[in-house]
Amino acid sequence: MFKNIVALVFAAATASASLYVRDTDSSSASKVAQAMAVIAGNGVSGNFTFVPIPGQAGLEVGINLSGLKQGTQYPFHIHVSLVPANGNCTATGGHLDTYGVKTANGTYNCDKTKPLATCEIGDLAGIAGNLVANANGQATMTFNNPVITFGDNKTTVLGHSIVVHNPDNSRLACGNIVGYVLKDPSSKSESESKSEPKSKSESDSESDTDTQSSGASSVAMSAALALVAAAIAF
Ligand SMILES: [Cu+2]
Repeated sequence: MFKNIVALVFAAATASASLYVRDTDSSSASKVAQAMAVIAGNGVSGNFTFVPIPGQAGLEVGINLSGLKQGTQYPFHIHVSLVPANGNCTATGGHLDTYGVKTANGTYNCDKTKPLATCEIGDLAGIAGNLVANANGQATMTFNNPVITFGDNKTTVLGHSIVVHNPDNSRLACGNIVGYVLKDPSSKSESESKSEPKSKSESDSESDTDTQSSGASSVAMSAALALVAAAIAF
């Protein structure tokens, strides 16, 4: 299931005017243009997206989940370790806290106006508030997190996972944060060798690629997310 979703996201991203490929080279983290975590567990599904904020530090976080209970508060964080192939959210370790804020301050009290000093890097809900689902069991949220990045060793979201918790802090659902890079049309053969096989129609669409357009990038990501949602609903 997870593999199918990833394949769909990949197909959607590459079929759109602006092409993204999954970043398979950890040394190219600074080139990552966006990231996504596909979330699964206990009937909950959806995704977290991470995109740069023009002219500002940090990343914009987008959340779209379904399968939740109406009115329940769900905390969510970046956890240190990746989710293993068996999907066990408990294996992801603790919250990402590269500055040791939790232990340094004795009593943990995340103040979103001083995120670096008072919040664990991974405490996304500490800055944004908990997720709350509507009557359909869906929760959506978009917020700017001023401290997370794609490139800095201490603040990067890459190589880590997302865990959504129940109100009692038990682990409900999780997924790995995967970086995507803009495909460089001038190095077609190289990037194709790193990526998954593509259908003929996707290859054909490359002639009208415009990687300069951020608008097109958003469209590509939206298309990818729509397909993910469709796949999950299906
Ligand atoms: Cu957590």
